[in-house]
Amino acid sequence: MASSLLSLASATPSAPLSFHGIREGKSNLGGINKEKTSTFIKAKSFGRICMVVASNVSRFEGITMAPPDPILGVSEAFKADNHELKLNLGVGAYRTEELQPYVLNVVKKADKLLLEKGENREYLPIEGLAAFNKVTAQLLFGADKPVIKQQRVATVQGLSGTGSLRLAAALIERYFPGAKVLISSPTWGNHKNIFNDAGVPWSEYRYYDPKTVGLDFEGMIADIKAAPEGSFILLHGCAHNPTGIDPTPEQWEIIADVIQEKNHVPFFDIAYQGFASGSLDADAASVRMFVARGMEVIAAQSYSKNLGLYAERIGAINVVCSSPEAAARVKSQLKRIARPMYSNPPVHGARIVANIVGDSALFNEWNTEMEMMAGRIKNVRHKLFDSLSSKDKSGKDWSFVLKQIGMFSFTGLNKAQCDNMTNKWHVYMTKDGRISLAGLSLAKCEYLADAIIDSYHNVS
Ligand code: KET
Repeated sequence: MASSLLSLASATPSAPLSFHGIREGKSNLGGINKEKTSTFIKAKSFGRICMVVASNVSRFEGITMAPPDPILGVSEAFKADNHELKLNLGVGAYRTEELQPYVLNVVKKADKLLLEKGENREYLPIEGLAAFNKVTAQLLFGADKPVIKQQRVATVQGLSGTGSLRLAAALIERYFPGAKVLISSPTWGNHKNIFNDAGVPWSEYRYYDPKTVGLDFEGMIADIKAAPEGSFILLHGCAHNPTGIDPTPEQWEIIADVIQEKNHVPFFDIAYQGFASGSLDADAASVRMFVARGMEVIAAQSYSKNLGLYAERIGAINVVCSSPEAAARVKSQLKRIARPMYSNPPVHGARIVANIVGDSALFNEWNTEMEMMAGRIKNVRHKLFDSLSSKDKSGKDWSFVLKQIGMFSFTGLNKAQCDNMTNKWHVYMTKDGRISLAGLSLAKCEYLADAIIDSYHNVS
């Protein structure tokens, strides 16, 4: 336990205890020098009274070491490895064929324009940059859609996808106390942390079927049906992380039917718009279908992947309401939640997005670059499948690699097999068996196939 001591030590202005003496434990202050750890004491003189406050440094001794983050911790481990063949397939971050980080040309152009304009660095309003909020909602829901024209969306700029999800979680905690969020099993590792930290109860619905290496659609529907009425159903808008398995358009319709029947609220996490298919519109189809049904929807967006703005922390939370008045009220409450959390969001990424989407030449260029990035990942997917199929003589069906979409492939490797991938082959990946194909080059596919085949067949 930390100790503190207030001593009215002297009636004279000059402090009787030298700071040095106290640190050495030479003072006679009620046994604090008996503490095992050294004791740090601050002496302050307030006129004639000398006040001595002692605080024990062991105050933080009881704090245990947190485990490394299951995703971002992989990059730290990768950096510490000096092996020449090492490969980082942990975090979902796009790399070039040379495995270098990629800044989109269109982002460089927007950056240059912003520099030329020399805009100020004043605080943004709590809800973020108005021009950004306008275009981000249009990109997601469709600029010509009634929901936009009727101003039924409350949009607030967030600290990328994560921060936007966190705002929505806080809104749920505050306005729907006790309501549950249902998340897919498995899901992106941070979802559980976000709801835990916001104090929102959650449970899982079935999603991945290891037997078929596909969607457990019946299980998913049964679990959504069984959830208490009015639950929030967290859905990945496209390119499900970590499985890379999305429902078909017909399955999405059935999911929407069940959610509607049960008065649940669909809560989309859409962090890969444009990255799954290369088309912003196609990847937003699931969200738009729910909105077209007249449903109230929550949707958290991220520009980390599709614009490569990872470190700019730019995204948004959108709440589709049934009236513009409700949207205005929801927005006011989101601002109220944001203000004590981080006050207002950063401006740079918001300006980049607003400038790119607001300029048709830049917007077209972005789409071309996004297609290129999505295309590179698809090429790598095919090469990996070909390498696995030609090298592995066991007859195992590796076609799931081709069926999955987005940045990731869910290999089905268990934890021991993942450990083998890292310890023996220097392939860094998350322990759930996910590999980021965005971090893989065509040149490394054969090596990766060797590592996967060895881990799959020789480690149980
Ligand atoms: N949702 C999903 C599904 C997601 O995969 C990520 C990031 C995010 C939200 C948040 O991204 P942000 O940068 O806050 O906009 N996923 C990758 C990075 C991470 O874990 O933070 C990943 O899965 O590797």
